[in-house]
Amino acid sequence: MAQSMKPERPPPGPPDTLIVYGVSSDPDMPSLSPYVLKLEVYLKLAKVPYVLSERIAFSSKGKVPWMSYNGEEIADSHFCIDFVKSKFGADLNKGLSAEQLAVSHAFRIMMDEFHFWLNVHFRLYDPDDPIIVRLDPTAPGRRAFKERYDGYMNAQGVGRHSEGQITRLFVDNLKALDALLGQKSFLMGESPTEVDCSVFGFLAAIILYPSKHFDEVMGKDYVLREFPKLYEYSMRIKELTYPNFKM
Ligand SMILES: N[C@@H](CCC(=O)N[C@@H](CS)C(=O)NCC(=O)O)C(=O)O
Repeated sequence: MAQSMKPERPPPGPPDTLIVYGVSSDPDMPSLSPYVLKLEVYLKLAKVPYVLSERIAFSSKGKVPWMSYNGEEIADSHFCIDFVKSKFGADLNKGLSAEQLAVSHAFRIMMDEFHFWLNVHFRLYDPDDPIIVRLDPTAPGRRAFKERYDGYMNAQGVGRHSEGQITRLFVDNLKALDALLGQKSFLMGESPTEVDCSVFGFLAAIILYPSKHFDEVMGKDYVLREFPKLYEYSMRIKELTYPNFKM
């Protein structure tokens, strides 16, 4: 994650092999990055084989995830998913109505483009949080990363809210997800679709890897206590995609 870890461009992989670049190389461990997790969950649910690179490398856009396939580089989780849909016909949204597609689109954007920033508040509050230390063991790297994200959060606007306001917005998003889920197994029905991949990326961040600060503010096992249906839903996706991961 830290700039100090930015290596040179990795060499192209073997032919016809989809290589995913993320923030770790353990295929049995859900990624600490919500966007990498979103992409890997999509690939796993759509049964598209891929190799998780052992190299930490950022895309031409300076971010993870990204993928390479036969020398082509595809950056950003959304465009990666577009690529696997068109290249391998792996479309988890097949069969959804126009209205379901519109709702999925809105909820995906809510998570990817808004909830992310609320999540960053809790994730990077303490740059020495054990989860952040796992991502970057060097203290100066972690400080620089937090400073950069503080700047992004200020520009985005979430960084100008009080913690109480951020918490309120965070909980409102979870309430909306809970209401959309209702009694269904997945957000759009009885099978997982694309929006579930984004949502799981962010719920995993607070169920599997809550920061110390998140637990202090919200209390331990927050999702399990306050949103049991969202918790069970997350466990359903975890079992389908990371059955070997022990919490
Ligand atoms: N829109 C991008 C967002 C990716 C993103 O923000 N990734 C973060 C990790 S969670 C990152 O690479 N940050 C590095 C940085 O900003 O320096 C996507 O969907 O892939």
